Amino acid sequence: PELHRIPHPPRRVPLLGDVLGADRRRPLQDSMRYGRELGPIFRRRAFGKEFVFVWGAPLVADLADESRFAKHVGLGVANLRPLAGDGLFTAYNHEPNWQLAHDVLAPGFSREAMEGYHGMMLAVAGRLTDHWDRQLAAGRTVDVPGDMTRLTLETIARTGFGHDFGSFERHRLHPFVTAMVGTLTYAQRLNSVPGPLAPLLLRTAARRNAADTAYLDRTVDELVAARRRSGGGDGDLLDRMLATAHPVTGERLSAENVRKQVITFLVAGHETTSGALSFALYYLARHPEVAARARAEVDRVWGDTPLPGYDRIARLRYVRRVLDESLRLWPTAPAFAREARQDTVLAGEHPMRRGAWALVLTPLLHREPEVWGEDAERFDPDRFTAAAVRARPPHTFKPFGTGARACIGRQFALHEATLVLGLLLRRYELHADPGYRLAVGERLTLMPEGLRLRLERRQRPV
Ligand code: MNH
Repeated sequence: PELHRIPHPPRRVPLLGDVLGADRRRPLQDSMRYGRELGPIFRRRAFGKEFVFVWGAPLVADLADESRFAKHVGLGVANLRPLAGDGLFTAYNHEPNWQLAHDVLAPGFSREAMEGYHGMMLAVAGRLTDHWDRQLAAGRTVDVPGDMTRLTLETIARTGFGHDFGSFERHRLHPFVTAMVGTLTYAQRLNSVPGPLAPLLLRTAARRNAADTAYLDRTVDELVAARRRSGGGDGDLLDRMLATAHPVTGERLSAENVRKQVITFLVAGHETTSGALSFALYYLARHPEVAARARAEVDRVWGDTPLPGYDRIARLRYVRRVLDESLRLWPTAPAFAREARQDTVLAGEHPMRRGAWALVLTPLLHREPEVWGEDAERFDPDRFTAAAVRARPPHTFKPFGTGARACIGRQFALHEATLVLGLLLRRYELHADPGYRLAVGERLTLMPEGLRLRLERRQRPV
């Protein structure tokens, strides 16, 4: 955008720009602080470059216009290219593998496909409740982010790839998770140093990152090799990647691209859902009246059915609102970038050259007082009643991004998370440690750090 009209922080240090004083471990929350001070569009300087941030609702709605704007692969997403290459999430719009993989994999997220995953999702959730029952019996509290990560990693690995990481049989997180968190954290850190100096300033971290990347590649290569040896699964995502030809062109994904897609789906398919579930459990524990309402709904809709069928999940309307409201306050993939397809004027005010881009700060968009009211910081699932949703302008709730490059796994994540919250609410009362203060950790994605809950088995559980 034409920059001179866009507010920026007062202190302008040459070269370092606005980086001094920034919280490097929490860059998103740092930008949120700037945004609250500087308004709906602002810029920050770093290392001689200017970055534009946007969160005002009319500006974001304009950026969502697919005829003039598209996804921009920049900052954190671009830093993941060495790991995820031209996989679906990190592909440039012009790369042919995006459309090819999108068309080949989209049927893996259809309603029929989701119905097929449902039984496996239930089975993995059963592993979680077995684990939580054991913790409860031993008088221990539960590690929410750790266990939600175990759950969502197993779910995507089994439904998508027929693979079992054995997450619940390990005391520590699987090395796949440790390596993944390492690469996400490194990709985030790369934004806080001048590109050319990264090899020097982050030497140790870079070496660590190379080892993490090699480990992830190796894990994926072994998984793919095992599938090739076994000669095919049950038509899951991996089968689609390996064997399905494009319906029109007949083209297939190359072996190198399959590797990138498997890494992409194993990471994107669990990390953000794990955070979303963790924040939802945080809010449920902090709002007993909300938990009671949600629990009453589960009892009403599921009755005593030990294993609710596929159709029973979407009927948990209030539980789903709890999830939406958690994703409003802490959208676990908290930003997405949009670039101008041609010279244009953003919201009739800010001229942008073709290729110029801006970063949308979703957590601030989701707290915009003009849209959500003066009490926007308050947790209230009733903001997502059908009537309330209809009354809001479009493009004001964007936890899954926007347009052609929006999240392909949205229904998968919502089905899995609603199912799990339903099972947990039905089985346990959740108690937060009164001394716990929400600390939001960042590794490109968001996670409530250090959250533990004390469980109590309900009197009339199934
Ligand atoms: Mn998901 C893209 C958020 C769950 C696979 N996802 C995106 C984007 C957001 C997002 C935001 C767009 C990013 C951008 O514009 O740069 N995703 C989420 C959230 C959850 C989530 C908040 C859970 C909650 N995502 C999932 C799951 C899967 C998945 C589950 C897979 C099973 N997401 C993807 C892929 C893309 C994506 C793949 C890239 C799609 C594309 O560009 O075509």
